[in-house]
Amino acid sequence: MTNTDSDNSREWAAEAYALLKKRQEEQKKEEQKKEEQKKEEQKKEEQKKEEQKKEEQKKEEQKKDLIDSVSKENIPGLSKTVVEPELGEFDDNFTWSAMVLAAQGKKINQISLDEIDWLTKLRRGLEETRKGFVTELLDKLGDDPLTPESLDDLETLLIRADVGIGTTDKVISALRTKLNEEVLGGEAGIKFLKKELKLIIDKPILNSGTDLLVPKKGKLNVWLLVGVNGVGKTTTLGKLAYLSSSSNYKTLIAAADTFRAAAVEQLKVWGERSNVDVISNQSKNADPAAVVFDAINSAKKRNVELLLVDTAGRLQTKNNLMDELAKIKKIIDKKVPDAIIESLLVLDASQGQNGLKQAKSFAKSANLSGAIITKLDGTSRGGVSLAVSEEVNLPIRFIAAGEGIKDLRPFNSYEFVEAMLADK
Ligand SMILES: Nc1nc2c(ncn2[C@@H]2O[C@H](COP(=O)(O)OP(=O)(O)OP(=O)(O)O)[C@@H](O)[C@H]2O)c(=O)[nH]1
Ligand SMILES: [Mg+2]
Repeated sequence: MTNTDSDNSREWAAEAYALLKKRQEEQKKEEQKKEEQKKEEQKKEEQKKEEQKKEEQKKEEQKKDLIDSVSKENIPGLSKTVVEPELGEFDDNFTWSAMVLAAQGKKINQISLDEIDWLTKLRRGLEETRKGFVTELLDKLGDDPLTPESLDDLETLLIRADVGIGTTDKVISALRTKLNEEVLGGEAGIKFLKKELKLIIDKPILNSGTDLLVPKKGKLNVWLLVGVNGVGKTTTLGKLAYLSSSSNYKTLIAAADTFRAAAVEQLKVWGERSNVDVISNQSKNADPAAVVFDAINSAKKRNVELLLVDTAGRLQTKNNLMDELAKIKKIIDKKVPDAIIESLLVLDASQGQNGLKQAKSFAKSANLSGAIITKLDGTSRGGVSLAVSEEVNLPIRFIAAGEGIKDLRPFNSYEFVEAMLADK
C-alpha cells in the first residue's frame, strides 16, 4: 500500500467508524424508545389489572402466571444467548480492520460490526504467530534491505511458526529468486511474502473450483465434521449451524458422536442457540450410522438444505474411526444419491505439526474435501494453515478464533495473510 492509499484508507476507516457509531446510536435510541413504550404498556396493563383484580381475582392470577413465564423466556442468558458485538474505540484495531475491508473493495455502507469484530479477533489471535516472525524479522532488518543471511533467519522463523519445511522451502526459494532480480527492503519483503503465502493457500481452493463453500440451494447438502478428539468438531458444528440458519438455509444437526456421553447434550445447547433441531439417539452405544439414517429421513421430510453431522473423535483405533466414516457415507449415498457431501477435517491450530500429521493420515483414508482450522486465537502456530494447504492439499473452508457462536467465519485468504503478517 502506498502512503496515499493508506491515508485514503484511514480517512475511509474514520468515515466507516462514524457511520457505524451513528447506526449504533440510532439503534440504541430505537431500543430505548421501545423499552419506554414497553414500560408504558406494562404500566397501563398493571393499572388495568388492578381495576379488574377485585372482580376477577382468580382469573387474574392465572393470567399473571402466564405473563411471568413468557417474560422469563426473554431474559438473556437463560436461553438462546448470542452476544452481539459492541462498537469499541476508534483505535488502531478498528482502522486496521476497516482498511482490510476497504482493500477488498467493500463500500462504507456495506461493512458490519460483525466483520470488524471478527477481523479484530483474528488479528489479535494471530499475534503470537506474527510476533514469531514478522516482528522479529523487521527488528532484525531495521531499515536494511533483505540479504541471503536474513533469508536464513526468515527460514528459521517460518519453521518455528509451524509453516512446515516443504512450505518454508518454497517461500524462501521464491524470495531468493526475487532477491537475485532486485533489492528488497523489509517492507517490500513482507509484501512479497504475503503474496507468496496467499498463492500457497489459494492453490487448493482454486483447484476445488469453489471459492466459497456454501450449501447448494434446492439440494440436500451433508457436511461431515471429522477429526481427532478435542479439536473442536462439536463447537464448530454449533457455530456452522448458527451461520447457516441465520443465512436462511434450512438446517438440521445429526448427533452421530454416540461415543461420548455428553456429546448429544452439548449439541442440543448449540442447536437451541441457533434454532436448529438435533436428531439423536440417546441409547448407549447407538450406531452412528443409524443416527445419520434417521437424520436423513427427517431432512428429506423437512426439505432440509444443510445437514451437519457431528462425528466421534475418540474411537479406540483409527481404523475403527475410518470404518465408521465409510459406513456413514455409504448410508448417505444409498439414501440420497444426489446429496452433496463435504467431509471437512477439523484441525486445532495450536497442535501445530502434530495436527498436520493427523491431517495427512485422515486425508489418506477419509476422502476429505476441505479443512476447518480452529483455535487460531492465542496460538503461535497459526502457520500450520499454510502447511495444510501446501502439504495436504486441502482447501481451508472456515476458520475459528474463539469459543463464541460468532467466532467462526468462511475462510478468506487475503484477510488471513494480512492478519498473520500485519506489521503493527
Ligand atoms: N479458544 C478456542 N477454543 C475452542 C475453539 N473451538 C473449540 N474450542 C474449545 O475446544 C474444546 C473442545 O471442543 P469440542 O467442540 O468439544 O471438540 P470435539 O472435537 O467435538 O471433541 P470430542 O467430541 O471430544 O472429540 C472446548 O472447550 C471448546 O470450547 C476455538 O476456536 N478457540
Ligand atoms: Mg465432539
